[in-house]
Amino acid sequence: MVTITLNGRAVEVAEGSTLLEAATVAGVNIPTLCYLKDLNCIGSCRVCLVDVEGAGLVAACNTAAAEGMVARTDTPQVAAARRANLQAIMDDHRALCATCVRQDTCALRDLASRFNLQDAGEALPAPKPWDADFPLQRDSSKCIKCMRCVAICDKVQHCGVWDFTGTGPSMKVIVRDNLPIADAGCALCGQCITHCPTAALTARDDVSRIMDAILDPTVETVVQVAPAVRAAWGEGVGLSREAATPGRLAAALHAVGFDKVFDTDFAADLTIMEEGSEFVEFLGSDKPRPMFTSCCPGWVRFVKLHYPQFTAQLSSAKSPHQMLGAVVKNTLAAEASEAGKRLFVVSIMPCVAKKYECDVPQLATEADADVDAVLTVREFNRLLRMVGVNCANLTETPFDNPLGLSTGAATIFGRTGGVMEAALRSAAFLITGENPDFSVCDTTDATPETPWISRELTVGDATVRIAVASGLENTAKLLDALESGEAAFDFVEIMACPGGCVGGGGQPIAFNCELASDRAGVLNRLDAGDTLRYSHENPDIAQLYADWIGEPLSHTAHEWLHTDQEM
Ligand code: HC1
Ligand code: SF4
Repeated sequence: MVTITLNGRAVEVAEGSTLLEAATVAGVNIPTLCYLKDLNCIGSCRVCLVDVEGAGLVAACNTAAAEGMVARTDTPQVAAARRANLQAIMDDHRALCATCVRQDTCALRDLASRFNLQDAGEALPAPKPWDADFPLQRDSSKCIKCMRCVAICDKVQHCGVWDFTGTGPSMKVIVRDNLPIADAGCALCGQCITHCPTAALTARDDVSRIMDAILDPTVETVVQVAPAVRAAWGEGVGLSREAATPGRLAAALHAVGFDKVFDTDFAADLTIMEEGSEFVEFLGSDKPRPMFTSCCPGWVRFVKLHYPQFTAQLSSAKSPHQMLGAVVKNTLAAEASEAGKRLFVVSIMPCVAKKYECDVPQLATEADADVDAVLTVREFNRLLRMVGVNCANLTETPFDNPLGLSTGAATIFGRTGGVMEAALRSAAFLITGENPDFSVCDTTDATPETPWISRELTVGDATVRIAVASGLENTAKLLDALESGEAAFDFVEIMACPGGCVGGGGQPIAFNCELASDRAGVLNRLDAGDTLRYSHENPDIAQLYADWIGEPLSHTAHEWLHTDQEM
């Protein structure tokens, strides 16, 4: 341990701690823009300056706390130096705050206000051209060169999309090798967006398309919400976790004008029936191990771009929201058409890659594209604010039927390990005819911190080796271990975003705060409190099979619910 004096008080911290970490221990706030714990401690924004006796002004994020050091964060000189550095950043930032999608969550705007800055670089030149159709958007004129995107994409997500050229004031962040973004190996996880302090990186905005559909009298709008949305949507509209219930979410979706409000959770139960049955068949086959889950489009894009040798081992099941879209388009179109309308399916997702997934041509049936448009939770929050929905005053309503009832197994899809746990609950039933104990399948120890978790389970006469990973750097480590033979599994769940969809790149942004585990807690509580906790016990799923699909893996199931992942 070392002891320093910070603002006149003795603070004891572990050896190797930075001054920023020492300040956190002492409860002293030091502003930061570029800092990301353990990932980006480069002192480039110079907003975290502190005054160290004998050394002068130093960046707190990359200066070690040494025994006997005396430092101050609270002098007018420190404030003036931080302010001057912020002004230099602001002068080079095209500050179009009035129309900026990050106006409420911009770390630069927040500090500009705190440090009483009154001039900004509105008159700077427009940004470099960008592919307007790509789900990840970049405005180079708002980039403050903090390098957070470079660190996250490289060290956490293994994609290395971002790079930089030049030094000092002429330094610029660029797409690696100046490639067009569509060719740069981006998995579309959106993690660079949620870790960007400004609006230099955003998701493509599709709100106007959705408003047009809602206002068109010849269109019947059908909306669905992903499992992880119910854990986070309230953050963007000022609702506590207790107030932001699934019932209030369904009411909010009706309030913005959607005609039918369904739940992706219903289709997560359907996915378990299909993928669970596929896995039981797979266990009895001599196909190469493991089978991988396929519901996360960031992971599917990543494996196709970076580890194509594993593509054939993806489950053929479409992701739940695509399945729900296919069921809607194939079962409700005739009724809509009799009323002179066509169906338009919108998915509200915690994810940026779903915007790409819904446009993949093979994710469609003869009826139509499964899903017409995807909104992130941030866009949904903007839609709620635009329509003026008073979310706190909404009366809770159930999702519409018949595609609105779901089980706790479906709800935990939204956190790392949840798809595996839900699949095991039902695969065990399919093999033994009995429901397993929940503790047998428990995966709540899967976290973004561990590269992967694994188990060996006995199901009937079979031994099943499973693994779960989230975050693409963790995923790369697992794939490398599988390739070298260092690890061997039968069934593997991968989620591209750290912590799973609860930490998704389309979730509300909270600067310097990782909320995935808090949100996972919400999903775990909803699962524990649900009267239905096994996908195969969802009565509306049984009815859907009886009325339309026959049985899992039937011809219709293949037509509607599966795809050829190698296309
Ligand atoms: Fe996910 Fe999924 S869980 S991919 O993480 O399989 O986005 O929530 O909707 O489709 O159900 C995301 C979440 C989501 C699908 C489901
Ligand atoms: Fe990298 Fe993900 Fe951002 Fe793409 S979306 S550039 S993979 S962090």
